[in-house]
Amino acid sequence: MQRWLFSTNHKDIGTLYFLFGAWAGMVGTALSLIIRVELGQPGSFIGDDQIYNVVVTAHAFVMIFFMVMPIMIGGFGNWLVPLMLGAPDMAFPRMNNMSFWMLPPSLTLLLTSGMVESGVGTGWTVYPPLSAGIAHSGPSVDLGIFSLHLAGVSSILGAVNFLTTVINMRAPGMSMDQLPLFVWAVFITALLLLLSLPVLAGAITMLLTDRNINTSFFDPVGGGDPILYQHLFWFFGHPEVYILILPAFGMISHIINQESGKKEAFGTLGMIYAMITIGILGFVVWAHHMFTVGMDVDTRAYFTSATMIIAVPTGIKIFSWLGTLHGTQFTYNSSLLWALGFVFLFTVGGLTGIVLSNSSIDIVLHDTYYVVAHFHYVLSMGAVFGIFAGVINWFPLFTGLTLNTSLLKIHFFAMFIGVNITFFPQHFLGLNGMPRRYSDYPDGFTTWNVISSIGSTISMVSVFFFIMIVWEAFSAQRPILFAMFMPTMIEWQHDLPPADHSYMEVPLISY
Ligand code: HAS
Ligand code: CU
Repeated sequence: MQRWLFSTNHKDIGTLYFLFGAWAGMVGTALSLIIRVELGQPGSFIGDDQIYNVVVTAHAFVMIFFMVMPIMIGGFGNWLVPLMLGAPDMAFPRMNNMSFWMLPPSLTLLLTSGMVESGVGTGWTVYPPLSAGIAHSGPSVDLGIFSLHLAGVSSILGAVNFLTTVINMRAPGMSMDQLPLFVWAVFITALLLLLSLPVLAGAITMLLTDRNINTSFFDPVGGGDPILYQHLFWFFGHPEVYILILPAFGMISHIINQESGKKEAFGTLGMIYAMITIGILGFVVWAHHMFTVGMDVDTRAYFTSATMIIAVPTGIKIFSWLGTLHGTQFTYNSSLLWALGFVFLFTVGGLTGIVLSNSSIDIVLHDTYYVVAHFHYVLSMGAVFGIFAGVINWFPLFTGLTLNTSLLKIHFFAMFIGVNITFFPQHFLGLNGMPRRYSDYPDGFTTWNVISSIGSTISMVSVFFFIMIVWEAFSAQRPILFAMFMPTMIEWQHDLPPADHSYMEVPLISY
């Protein structure tokens, strides 16, 4: 046990990240259900708006920093990148273990911040003056800042490790344009982490000193400016959203390529350039999160146009995935179902992003549920669908066992219905003006909120169902090779006619 916890092996560390991410995912899901219970009917359930805001804030932090990032970069990145490079391990194996072990204390600090004084009720953006001493006195926000510091150090060290591994440890003769798309995705993600996280660290450290040692970076009384915080935060925050989705892009590319049966994905080089372009453009569009601060018209025009241009490389990716599948005879196994679900729903979320990038429209929609619907389509149905696709596709590689394919399909459809019922109505709520981060609403918003809460219950049941599917796989212990022949052997032993075994098909993994 101790050897495993302090292992320097990339697969062991990947597994640690998976277990941590799964646990955090359950915490984050529980928090989201508290939100949906509060909003399941008009009036107050919790009875305290600060606590409601603390739950919303913790939900976002837990999902972003302790679920999606650890699973995608820590879990899949550690497991797959060295294998796909033909490398024996990551470049800095002991630092790799240290990156992981900064996360449990970081999560502990975050959860502790909710248990002392009145908690962090600022939203994940932690804008001053709400996050300053005037509205959040006491240690909660300071603990939240320390939590982010620690998670940030963990990610920066991880990023250095991935960059070094990809640059120095490729198999002999493997040039950069021969790198598998998932490796490219993680490589670009690591670059974005390395360039954006120090800016967040600077912003929250300035906030920390504003709060504790009387600096006034963000306080007009001392000549500071709260808008400066927003610029610094979003200079990190927008690249961060591509950090959350790029590894999923990589996994979806592999799965779609594998299921198409084609030797190479359509437009592989174009996919690489598209991801690089998304990474670069991601750094020059940040102020689309701040159109309402009172920007001049030229600045608004620039940030609107720059943001819209990201639809081009993203469209290249969407159409290349479709091009890869075009003309092939695929079977709808669960890996492909999740990948197709990803392509469709991520596109829906991307298109509402383009709507929001119009500054004049965003003046109306900013801080409404329309934004909440947008980012849950790209996250709960983009990033999370990518994670499910990856877990299901590579489960045999990670464990040597097979999942029950029929149950997986039931799970996919239950989850697909659940998340769409939860988040599609939020577009309507937003267009009707319902603001985000409020614990209550006028009666006119009741119907869509009730439907949304019902959807979240369906998703919760689906997640329980998936946990049961994983438990079933471990308890049944169907070894991967044996499983393929088992039905045939049983028929042979019992003299039965051969049946359709396609449901037992195991994806072929090739590197
Ligand atoms: Fe976003 C807010 C715009 C992608 C996540 N986004 C958020 C927030 C999060 C988030 C978490 O401009 C809230 C943050 C907060 O707490 O306040 N987003 C975009 C745009 C894209 C985009 C243009 N977002 C993402 C991804 C995320 C993510 C990926 C995480 C995984 N987002 C915004 C804006 C806001 C925003 C505003 C601020 C709103 C506010 O007021 O606060 C693009 O990257 C999406 C590109 C993808 C597509 C789909 C596929 C492309 C095809 C090509 C053809 C399409 C064309 C477009 C040519 C576009 C198929 C035609 C247009 C039509 C409408 C038909
Ligand atoms: Cu953005």
